[in-house]
Amino acid sequence: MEKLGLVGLANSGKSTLYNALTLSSTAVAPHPFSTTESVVGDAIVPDHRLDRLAEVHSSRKRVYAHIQVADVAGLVSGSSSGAGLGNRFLGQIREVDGIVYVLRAFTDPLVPGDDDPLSNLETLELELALADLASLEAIIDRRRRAARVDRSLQPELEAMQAARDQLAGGTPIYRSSLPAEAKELLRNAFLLTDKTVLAVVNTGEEEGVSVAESEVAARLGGGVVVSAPLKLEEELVKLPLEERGEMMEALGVERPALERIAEAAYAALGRWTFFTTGDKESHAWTFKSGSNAVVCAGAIHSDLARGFIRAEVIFWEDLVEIGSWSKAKAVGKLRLEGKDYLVADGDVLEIRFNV
Ligand SMILES: Nc1nc2c(ncn2[C@@H]2O[C@H](COP(=O)(O)OP(=O)(O)O)[C@@H](O)[C@H]2O)c(=O)[nH]1
Ligand SMILES: [Mg+2]
Repeated sequence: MEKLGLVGLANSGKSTLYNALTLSSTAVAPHPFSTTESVVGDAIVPDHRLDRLAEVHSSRKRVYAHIQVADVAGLVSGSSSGAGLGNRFLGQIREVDGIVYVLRAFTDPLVPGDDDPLSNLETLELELALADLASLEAIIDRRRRAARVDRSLQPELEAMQAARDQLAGGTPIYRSSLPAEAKELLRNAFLLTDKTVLAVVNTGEEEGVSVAESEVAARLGGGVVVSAPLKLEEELVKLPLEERGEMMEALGVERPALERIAEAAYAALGRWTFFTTGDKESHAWTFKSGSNAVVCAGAIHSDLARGFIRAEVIFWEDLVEIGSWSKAKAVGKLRLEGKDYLVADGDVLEIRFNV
């Protein structure tokens, strides 16, 4: 399962977002360092495609995809050199697949902290870049000695030196100008700023979509940015499901932040979703983009991959339009696909198998 780490300054709304994502009851405290260890939870990924499929088939159960979220302990300026919780939070970030920068844009005189999202981002990037610089210096030292003996290590050493120069200038690897080959050679260094990043701008209740969004996106080097009033989102998910839709409409929230964040994270991490559906259940399954039908069958159960015969496939929107799986079958709209079929994001599958 994919794991996202929420990274931000104190009081930017990390725990609020974590709660909104996981519906957990983790205490949200208004001062820094209240979260001393990262809290990890499971978040359901809302998916309107799954909802439509479940409605069409009156499925008794809906199984959404999940994503893991870590509420990483707060970062302060100087964390990379040991201030605040110092290196502890760096270890927590090292374990995640993707970093979600939580940037504060809401103003609240009762909640101390920097409320300029761009300056939030600059501080965070600098701390992570400095942390990477320190770990890379140590690796380069060892590699330099090894490369004297083994000349084949020279390209890796050079890539690391180029990366070090970028980091020393405060540039994170994800928006550095390093060529793809150099980035490939950096993999073994497990750098923090070599991870997938996206950003959530916590807009607060009053403002509309903030101009900060495009500036943040530019600064991230084209990364995905989602704006959301996180406290409101948290209050929304606490409502019973029946009331939520009404409330969202009243507040002008079109789609919950989590759906947009998960969508962005999945896209950035190269994860797609396929579905299985019927009256028993409608189920969302995530898979690595570019996987074939056998690999996807194996995500459901290893027997389905082992005894794979063929897949019946239809795109979710086509199925919803036709009205049901049986109708789609009757009118010949289900495609028969073999093992090598590359499954598309949004495909609905039924696997024929024999074991
Ligand atoms: N007014 C307002 N307050 C918020 C918003 N998001 C979070 N807060 C408040 O800011 C404080 C810090 O939030 P928290 O999620 O604990 O921040 P963290 O330190 O990043 O985990 C809490 O009192 C939250 O209720 C928001 O969008 N608007
Ligand atoms: Mg917190």
